[in-house]
Amino acid sequence: MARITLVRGDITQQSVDAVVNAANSSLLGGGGVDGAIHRRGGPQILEECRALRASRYGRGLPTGQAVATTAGRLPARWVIHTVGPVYQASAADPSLLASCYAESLRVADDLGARTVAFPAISAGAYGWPLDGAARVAVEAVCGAVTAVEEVRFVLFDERAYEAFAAQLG
Ligand code: AR6
Repeated sequence: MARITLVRGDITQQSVDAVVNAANSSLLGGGGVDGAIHRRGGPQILEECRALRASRYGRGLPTGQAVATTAGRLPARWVIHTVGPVYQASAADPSLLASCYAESLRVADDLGARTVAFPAISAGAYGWPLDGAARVAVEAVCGAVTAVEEVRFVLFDERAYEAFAAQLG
């Protein structure tokens, strides 16, 4: 099982093998983590995303799945793009959110990545309440069978950091 570490900070500044992007199905960019990754990583990432849309993912990357590209100018080797579910209070099914973590780790294993940084997927624009998002994230990573040695949750603000710290007890 991977060792879990928590960092408060900006995911684009992490020196790890792979950084996970909280993307959307288009793979063509957005705000939040996605915007920061494309801004700092440079145009090579978008170029590979466009190529993915022109080949394997003509209809976009489905929610809960993950796919890798170069990390461009980021201090990482790869970006693993995954699409979290949009939160709906009346139908909050955590399985697709858990799948984002499991599938990202599966892609990391395929790449041979040993250190992987995750943001709090779906906990920003996609509206997932932080405590639930943190619980699903930690449970999914703890339950994954993976050769990844370190999973680093990178939390942008104190509230998110505390929510993840509470899950780790
Ligand atoms: N480093 C680490 N965490 C960050 C950073 C950063 N640089 N920037 C924001 N966060 P979000 P989502 C935190 O909205 O909810 C995009 O437009 C943020 O405070 O990035 O999965 C995509 O294109 C929050 O806790 O991702 C999609 O359309 C967490 O990262 C949509 O947003 C996730 O917030 C995806 O929404």
